[in-house]
Amino acid sequence: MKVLDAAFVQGFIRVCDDGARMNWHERNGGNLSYRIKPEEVESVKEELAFDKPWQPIGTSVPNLAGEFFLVTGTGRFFRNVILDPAANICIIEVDEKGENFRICWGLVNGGRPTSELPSHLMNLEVKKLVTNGRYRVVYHAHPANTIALTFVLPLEDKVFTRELWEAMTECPVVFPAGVGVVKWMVPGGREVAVATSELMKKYDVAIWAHHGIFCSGEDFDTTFGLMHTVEKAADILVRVMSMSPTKRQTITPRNFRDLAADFKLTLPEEFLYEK
Ligand code: 2HA
Ligand code: ZN
Repeated sequence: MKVLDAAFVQGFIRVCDDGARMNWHERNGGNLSYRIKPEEVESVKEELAFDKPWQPIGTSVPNLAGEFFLVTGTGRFFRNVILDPAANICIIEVDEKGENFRICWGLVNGGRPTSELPSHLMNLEVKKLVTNGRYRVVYHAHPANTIALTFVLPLEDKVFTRELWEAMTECPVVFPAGVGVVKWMVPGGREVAVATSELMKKYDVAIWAHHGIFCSGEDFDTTFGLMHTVEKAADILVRVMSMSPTKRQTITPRNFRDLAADFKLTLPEEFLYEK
């Protein structure tokens, strides 16, 4: 099969296009990665080339050794992915040590995988381990309302989780583990990758202060839906805070406990504190 005919590639392209239309990807902002299933790699093998040089990842991901990933290219614009996927995204293979990668398909006009490759691979590795291989997608975007909140809320997991949960009833159902927050850090490097992947052991969402969101999920729909839900809640919260310095009424800890019982959710008590 041709790479571009594969369902996982079409799903990846759709996320890029939907994200661009959501206004989450100004210029070259954001990046996306997918840990390809062995049978999917097999299905497109006719188009994969193994003659490109190995290059350092910049970190070590031994639990991803020998796996293949579909990732966006650095400097590439999400809005262009649908127009010319082969020029803007690539398939990479990780070596047997989990320290180097090589490009096997795509980026036909040259280039490298996303500048956030260390964060993507470290997050994919953590998620592979903690979900028994279920999670395959890591998505990074720059949604305005969530970024705006990082200027006014304390950069604490327990504050962001509780405020986002209160903003919309579906939130604790969609992200029952809560969200983590990373203080401002230089993007693109190993340090921010380590901090983010540490949070990904516990959460599916990591908010980067004054920068954006990393989130992870099992497939493209749930991962895009998670980004969408967090940003929608942030949008509501920004509107509420713009209208009034205080909330007249809200969803209470008691309400959350009732919801958890009915929806059979485990909502960590650390987020159900009295204010
Ligand atoms: O421009 O979003 O974090 C790509 C990025 C870097
Ligand atoms: Zn970014």
